[in-house]
Amino acid sequence: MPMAYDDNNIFAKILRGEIPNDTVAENAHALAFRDIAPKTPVHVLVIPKGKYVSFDDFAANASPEEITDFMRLAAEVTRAEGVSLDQGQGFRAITNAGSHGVQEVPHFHLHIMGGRNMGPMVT
Ligand code: IU
Repeated sequence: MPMAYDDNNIFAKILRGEIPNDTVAENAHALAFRDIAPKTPVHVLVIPKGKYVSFDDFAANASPEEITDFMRLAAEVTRAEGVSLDQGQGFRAITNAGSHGVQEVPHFHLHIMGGRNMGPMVT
């Protein structure tokens, strides 16, 4: 069962063009844009264009085409930002889900973060 999706979340408004964004890359099923409050020199969010609340919702319910486009766009971002392993020094890709994950925006997004050593994983 798909999870209940809130059409008023901020990323839904970005996808509808109601709020501007700093786009890094885009394809048929996914959009990548700069985080409005970057925590690292590279901080880009990759989101599906479909209505998915979180990683588990997307992974369970998105079509193969949506999943492929999402993953390929994430890879494109690492190259565009110069952090991919074939050209840079790497990155961290994380997603927060639900209350324990401290997810703020209820539209699935992957944080691509890098440009400096990220340090150990924190709890
Ligand atoms: P989280 O994984 O849901 O906790 O992260 C939400 C991110 O969305 C966070 O890093 C915010 O800075 C970012 N963000 C944004 O890029 N643009 C916005 O208008 C809002 C949040 I609100």
